Amino acid sequence: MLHFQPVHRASDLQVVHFEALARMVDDEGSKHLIAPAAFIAHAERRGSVRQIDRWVFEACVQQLAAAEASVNIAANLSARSLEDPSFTPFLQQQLQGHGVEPQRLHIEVTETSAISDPQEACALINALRVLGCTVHLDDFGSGFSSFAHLKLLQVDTIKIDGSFVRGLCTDSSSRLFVASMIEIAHQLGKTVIAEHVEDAATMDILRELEVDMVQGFHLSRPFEPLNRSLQPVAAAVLH
Ligand code: G
Ligand code: MN
Repeated sequence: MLHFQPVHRASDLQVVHFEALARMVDDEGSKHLIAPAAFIAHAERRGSVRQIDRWVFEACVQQLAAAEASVNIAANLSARSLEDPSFTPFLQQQLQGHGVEPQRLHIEVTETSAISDPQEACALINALRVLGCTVHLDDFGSGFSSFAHLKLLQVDTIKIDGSFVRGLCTDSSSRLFVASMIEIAHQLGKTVIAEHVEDAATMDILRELEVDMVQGFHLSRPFEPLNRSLQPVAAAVLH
């Protein structure tokens, strides 16, 4: 199933879009949900992760079709689909079939998955942008030579890895890294999201460093959509 977590504009905390987060339901009767970290690597080994990706993206397009036109959703694409040239035509067909503007769908690609085959990743990222989708570079800073990847991959947005954001208040090197990431991304004309914002003090530092968007437990937790339009739920989460 999908949960959705709001991503807010840093200046006024307005919801800009929602990130779709996959959860696996344990049908052995327990109410326990299994997080992607616990099943995606396994699905990759079993060769079923492309099917999961397609299910996630189809569900997101359906949510977009049912929601107001101002609602945008970001969904995560795994490394295996980044190597799949038929993913873009699949997505185009889904968007057209449901009458959804491609601009409302954002695609998150992690830095480490994009770098296992950079040429293929570049080709898919470019094809998705030609289609009209926005592409985010997720977990930015977690790989080696992140800035080199930023030069290579034509993404619209970087998402600073939560490990740097969680250390912002206590660790001066995290602050230095985050400041540099924001500065360079802005110089390159890219938007910056900070994930895993867990308290007000971190939020203050991020505002000072002029981050564009924020996501994390301090602002809103992932939620299960209660109705087919995400908009009223977002308002409820914010207040
Ligand atoms: O790094 P990535 O964006 O893939 O992490 C997504 C996961 O992190 C989601 O499963 C979500 O539940 C969780 N998450 C969302 N907000 C926060 C937060 O503020 N802190 C932490 N530790 N985890 C978060
Ligand atoms: Mn993500």
